[in-house]
Amino acid sequence: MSEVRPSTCRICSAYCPVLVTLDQGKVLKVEGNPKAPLYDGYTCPKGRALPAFHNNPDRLLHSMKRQPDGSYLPIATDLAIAEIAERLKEIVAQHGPRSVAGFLGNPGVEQVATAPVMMSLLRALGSPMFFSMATLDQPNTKVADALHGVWEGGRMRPETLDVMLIAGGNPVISKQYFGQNPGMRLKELVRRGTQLIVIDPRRSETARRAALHLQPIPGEDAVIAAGLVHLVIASGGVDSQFVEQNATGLAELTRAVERFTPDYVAARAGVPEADLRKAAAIIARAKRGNIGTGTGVSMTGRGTLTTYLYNCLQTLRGFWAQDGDEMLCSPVLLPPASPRAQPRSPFPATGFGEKMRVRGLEQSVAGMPAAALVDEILTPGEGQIRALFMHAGVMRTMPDEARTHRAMRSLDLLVTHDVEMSPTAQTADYVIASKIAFEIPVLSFLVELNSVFHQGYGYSDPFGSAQPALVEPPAGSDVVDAWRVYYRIARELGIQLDCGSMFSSEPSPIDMVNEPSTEDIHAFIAAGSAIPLERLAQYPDGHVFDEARVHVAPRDTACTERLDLANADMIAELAELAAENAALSRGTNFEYPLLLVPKRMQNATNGIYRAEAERLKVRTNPAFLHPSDMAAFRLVPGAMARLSSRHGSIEVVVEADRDLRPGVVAIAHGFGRHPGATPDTRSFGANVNRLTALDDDFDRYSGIPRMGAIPVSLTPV
Ligand SMILES: Nc1nc2c(c(=O)[nH]1)N[C@H]1C(S)=C(S)[C@@H](COP(=O)(O)OP(=O)(O)OC[C@H]3O[C@@H](n4cnc5c(=O)[nH]c(N)nc54)[C@H](O)[C@@H]3O)O[C@H]1N2
Ligand SMILES: Nc1nc2c(c(=O)[nH]1)N[C@H]1C(S)=C(S)[C@@H](COP(=O)(O)OP(=O)(O)OC[C@H]3O[C@@H](n4cnc5c(=O)[nH]c(N)nc54)[C@H](O)[C@@H]3O)O[C@H]1N2
Ligand code: SF4
Ligand SMILES: [Mo]
Repeated sequence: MSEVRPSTCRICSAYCPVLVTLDQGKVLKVEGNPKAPLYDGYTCPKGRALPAFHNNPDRLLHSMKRQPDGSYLPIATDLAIAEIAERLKEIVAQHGPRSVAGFLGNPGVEQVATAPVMMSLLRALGSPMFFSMATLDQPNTKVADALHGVWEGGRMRPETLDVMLIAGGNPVISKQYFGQNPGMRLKELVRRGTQLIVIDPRRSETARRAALHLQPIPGEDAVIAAGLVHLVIASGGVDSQFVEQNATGLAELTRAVERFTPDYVAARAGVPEADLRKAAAIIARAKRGNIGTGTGVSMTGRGTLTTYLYNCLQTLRGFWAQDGDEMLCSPVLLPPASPRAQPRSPFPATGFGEKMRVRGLEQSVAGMPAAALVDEILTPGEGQIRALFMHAGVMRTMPDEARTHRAMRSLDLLVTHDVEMSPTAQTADYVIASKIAFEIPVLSFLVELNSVFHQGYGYSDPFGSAQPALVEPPAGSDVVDAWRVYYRIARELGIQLDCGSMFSSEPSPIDMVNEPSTEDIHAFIAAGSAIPLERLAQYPDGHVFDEARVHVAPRDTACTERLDLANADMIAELAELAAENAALSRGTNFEYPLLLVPKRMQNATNGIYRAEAERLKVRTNPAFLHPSDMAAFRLVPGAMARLSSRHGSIEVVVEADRDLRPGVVAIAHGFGRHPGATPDTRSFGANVNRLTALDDDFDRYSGIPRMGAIPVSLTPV
């Protein structure tokens, strides 16, 4: 007898509600849940392929231990954990707590209980070395907020906007900015009369819906942003009353952008001057607006400056939520909020936390710099990392594959947690076999948490869901939730963990005798939430809690805080930008004539397991080129070519894309085999991170290196 139960797809942070057809504990079918609010039944093909994820013939059903000859043999998970705890004790005794690090990547989206328990183990050991992918993603947004200051009332809600500008993001595919049914949400936005402006070297799925699409040379976003600020100021577009009351530095900013005249910007960024003027005019006329940046901006250099300038542009126009507006993301599982229509002055972006021993990097508001992890492992000396707990797929996703591999293999102890013997698992000493998808209970917390780090996340309305696990792991398997690894290690070592909600300073000790359930950890996470967790459990399909809607209150008459339009570092960087030789900084030449840019594909999420790869056409990650470039390089669709940067080279399958700006190569990351295996591009794709380097043009705050606008060459194979 089959049954249909509601759950949630967690392959990406869109968290689409689904209906799962089960037959005797087997997942037969996954489809959108039409009864769940906000999503209108939306799912993407990856979510609907979840049955194949569950039935993956290569699924890791037992933990693995690396043997001296480099092969792997199954090991009982609890024995592995006991051995790991023993090794860890020796390492801490010999090298001190800083020699132990944790790294949390996107698998934390599926397993929200991992982060607090991993962090509490590190805390209990006395190690500050907790890293996450956030600093290799869009750390620029958090840093720019610190430099500019933030508006306590937050941003304006999409359905109220006259203009929305998206630079370097493609929500239709990525769901960033529109997490719930992005295609439909964008259609509604445009129908309601919002002017959508998209800045992207590709006429992306999102750009196709835009009132105006600027298709620039990659890597020139800061120049364009400075040009728009200049035009809005010069055309009298400044909301003087708002700026006078809420900001400082207008005169300095005005001077600093003077050199970014429309003709200069148009020529340098390769966009028509008329379009630049049109964009500025739309923004200057709009009463309500919002500007967002994506990975096209964060990966292509000067991400912090670009986002800072867009924050300034918002302030110049007064594009921040007003007294009486409904808050953009009213908390459900986050603690209650009481936003006011007032500014909060800038706060330190760095200077308060752990210092790295490499590249002068340190902890920032965006977190510990993940780009420093590899060199913290490889650099000898006091504090060197010797043991690492890895909950990510770094062999495909960390810049500089070869160096990353060297670091992973040089550790005294590398523990990963995985669902298959991924390229990253193949570098580890112990691979802990993991539960997947519907074996794990759901808590919608992560979607809300992401909104704290990036404005493109969160629910458009106060939605929440807490759903049970639906199926048991396969009979005879020995798999665990990621958090249990950290919990059991602590128990082996006799350490008391203090989990706690990340929003409260109250200590919340975990029961170290009777092992908690994942739901118990979820309860820790949701402690102090705006809506009690028990209420969520009453709604199997998820629910919009209208009583949770919060409205922005008037400003406090005593408020004297100010947003900063002229952060000294940013003004200095603007001068540098204006003075530099654009061709030289771009780095293209006769040898490397093309610019490589990142893009995401609908049917692949980073390096995560690809169910039904053949049917969903994600066996490989093609390098897309404009047809005119295909002809110039004597390539035909489907042909193999060698793509080389100054840092390395890969073989790729080329495909034509007439929506791309000529001179640009667009390719998704997260593909390729383990570096020791024979490359097989047609079956496994190629690792873009053979073309990147950890120290290439890195951001001084977060350490994120250049992963886009990379000069490359292409030769037929
Ligand atoms: N060149 C380049 N590099 C990039 C980017 C880019 O645009 N260009 N983007 C960066 C960004 S924004 C991000 S967020 C990162 C993403 O990089 P990661 O954080 O590494 O995320 P994934 O690739 O999704 O990680 C999936 C990996 O974790 C393993 N895994 C481990 N535990 C589990 C588990 O419990 N469940 C599941 N399902 N899998 C598990 C999977 O087998 C797979 O190998 O990549 C970054 N790297
Ligand atoms: N289907 C799918 N969805 C995902 C993911 C996935 O792998 N697959 N990954 C998830 C993750 S980890 C993240 S961080 C988000 C990211 O979400 P987004 O940032 O929206 O990611 P993309 O869809 O790659 O959109 C980036 C856009 O930037 C453009 N671009 C490239 N270079 C430049 C440039 O120099 N300037 C400008 N202005 N644009 C440029 C690209 O052409 C592309 O259209 O997506 C998430 N959602
Ligand atoms: S992978 Fe697809 S179905 Fe799953 S959450 Fe993301 S967008 Fe939704
Ligand atoms: Mo990301």
